[in-house]
Amino acid sequence: MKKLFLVLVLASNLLIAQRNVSIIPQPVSLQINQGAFVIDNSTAVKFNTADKELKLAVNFFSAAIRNISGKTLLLNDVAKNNIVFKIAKTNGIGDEGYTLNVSPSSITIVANTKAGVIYGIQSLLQTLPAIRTNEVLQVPCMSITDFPRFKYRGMHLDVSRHFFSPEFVKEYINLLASYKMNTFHWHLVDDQGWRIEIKKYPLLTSVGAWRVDQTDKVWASRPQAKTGEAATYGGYYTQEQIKDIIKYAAERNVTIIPEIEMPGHVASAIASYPALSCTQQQQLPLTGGNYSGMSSNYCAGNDSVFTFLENVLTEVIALFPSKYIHIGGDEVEKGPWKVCPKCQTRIKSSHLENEDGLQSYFIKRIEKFINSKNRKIIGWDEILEGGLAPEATVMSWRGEAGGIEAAKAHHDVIMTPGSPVYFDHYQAGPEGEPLAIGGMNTLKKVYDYEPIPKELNAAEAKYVLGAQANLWAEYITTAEQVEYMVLPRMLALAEVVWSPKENKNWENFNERLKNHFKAFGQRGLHYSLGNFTVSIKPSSQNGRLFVDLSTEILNAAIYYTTDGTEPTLSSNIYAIPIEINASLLLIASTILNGQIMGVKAARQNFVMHKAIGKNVTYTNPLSRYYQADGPNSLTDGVRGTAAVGKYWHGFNGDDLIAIIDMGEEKNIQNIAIGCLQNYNDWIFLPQSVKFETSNDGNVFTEIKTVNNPIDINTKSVMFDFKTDFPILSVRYIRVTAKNNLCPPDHNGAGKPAWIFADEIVVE
Ligand code: TNX
Repeated sequence: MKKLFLVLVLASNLLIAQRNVSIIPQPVSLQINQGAFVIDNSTAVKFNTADKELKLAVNFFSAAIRNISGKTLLLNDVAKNNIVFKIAKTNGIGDEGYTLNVSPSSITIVANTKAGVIYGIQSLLQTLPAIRTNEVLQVPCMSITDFPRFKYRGMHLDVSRHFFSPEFVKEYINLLASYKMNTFHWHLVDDQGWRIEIKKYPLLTSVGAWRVDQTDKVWASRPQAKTGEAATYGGYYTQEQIKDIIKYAAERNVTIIPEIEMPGHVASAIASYPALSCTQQQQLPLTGGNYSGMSSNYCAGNDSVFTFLENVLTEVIALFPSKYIHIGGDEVEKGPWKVCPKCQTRIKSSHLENEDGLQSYFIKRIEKFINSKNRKIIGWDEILEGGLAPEATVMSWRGEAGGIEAAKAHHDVIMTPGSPVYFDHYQAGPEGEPLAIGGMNTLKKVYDYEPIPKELNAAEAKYVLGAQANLWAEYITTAEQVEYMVLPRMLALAEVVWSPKENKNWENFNERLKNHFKAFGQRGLHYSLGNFTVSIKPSSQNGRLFVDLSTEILNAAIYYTTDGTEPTLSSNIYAIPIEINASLLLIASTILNGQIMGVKAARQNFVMHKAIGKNVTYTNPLSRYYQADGPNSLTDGVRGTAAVGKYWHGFNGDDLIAIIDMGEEKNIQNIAIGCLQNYNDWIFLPQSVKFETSNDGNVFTEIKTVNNPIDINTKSVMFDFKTDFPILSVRYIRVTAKNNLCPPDHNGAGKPAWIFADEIVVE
């Protein structure tokens, strides 16, 4: 009897252990033992109180315990159960590593630095309840040795496109700290808002931080402000608030890197001080993504611009202790420099090759100033164009190519490629998800990310300091939405940058994630269950169209319907790819343990026509960024929507020339191609579309050329170019859509536009 009781106690202790130890990121080594340490009224913290830094860390821990239990831990008392914090030379765990040992009578955290102690505390806190509770506080006995794989573990937040309060910024920092992310990249300056108080230039915030409120309108379609309209949307951080936030972050071992964007993306600074631009014309602060007629670059030929920036940077450097200052450098629209006499004079007098050289001159000149203050610059990968500044660290965002190039040139690199670490992109859906900028970065895609590209050898790989996720805020208007876009993807990234590669395990991560979802719920944090949304992927095989359904959830089944009803437990169970041979609406849900999971079922409409599933070949290459479902996207029965990039095939500058092989001669009597125009994204309807047919694939006969009937200045439209004809028997169809140039008055006036097409419908 006694034995059985003991077994039960042990089993239940083990259960506690399994339930509680779901640490993310997964530690380097973790051994769970039997028994638990109970935090109660006789528990004391023990540490060297003369160490001020350590004291801050312990205070952080004691405050957390007070929050969840109301208990005040005793201090260095001769208690029967102690929690000991020690900074002591420990080999093999580096600057941020720690050991954490829990036995029934003591908890001990040892590290080389305060940072390590903090991470030991974070792991410990993850084994305790997330909110105020009357539960007994039990920490399972265990032994952990842990340290990070990468030294740079970053999260970014764009506070320019939408403003987030100082309180929320702290919440965000706290959230990243609990997952051992150590860098907060604060994007303080961009076209749509200047967010940092600069004492010497008060207009930057009194003018540049405020705009006409159009939060109710989608970013890309916001009209520009008119003179006299009240600028009521915005905000900025005072230097006092910034100091407070820096201190808050430091207590959690988070370094803040401020980004003072230049030389482009600064329409807000120009609205405040028009003399900073090439045209020197007055302009109102931007309301969103409409840049027509606006300057957004500093003049690179004007020395007073550099004086201005040095003064700004002097204040920034005095505030932020970070070794790095981010100077932006991305997406400089160099057109205005081409027609600016001062910029052209600079190109000549400084013997620069062209405008790329001018950008490089700009960054190098600023780097010199920043280096003279003992700081280093980080810039987006465009700073490679025209020659990299000597000491610069590169943030690779347009894929990994910039990062690879920089590492090979022995420059430090931070990987932050759009796919998969842009957290402003969709994580599921898009059906059922809040409107996002486009793209699709699912939880699993983030989890599977490997920051060291295979193109780098071991020596070059050392230049990759780590990785970062970016949260651009064009489409993110509230704090709740920030949480939603970041949770749970940040947890996947945390494991990528902290845990040893060989310890990563997707299934086990999903298991651990359950406890974190529960904690988010308890803490009132918004998070996405998008991971549960079924992915619907068309694929063609031998001229027939099939749909593959998949879920990232372990042991889950997929149930689906094709009659427009919501899936239930008695719907079809997905087993093999479903053939599409009629127009239908497919709806699918993930089922786990007899329960429908997620917020909303995935759904996709398919339109049936004669070219469905047929092979398409292109004469000009498709942009690698807009591949939709792959080469046969134009015959997959999926029509696009204006807001979502993922349905469209994109061509930049080239004509779209597509040949469909119908497999055999078929009777047809009309052909149409669906195209998109999104003015602000440089996507225009083609000038014309030519339809041709052939029976041998060599000699084509034109049926008709349809000219674009829509006004080129239309902001957003989807249009089908179409032709009807008497029945023809044909095997091949060729569709040629002629690309446009961006119209006069457009930001890219005279430059090649994009063509976006979703489907060639043949009847
Ligand atoms: C590109 S990433 C930008 C940002 C946008 C973002 C939207 C980068 C350096 N520049 O200005 O907000 O795309 O995803």
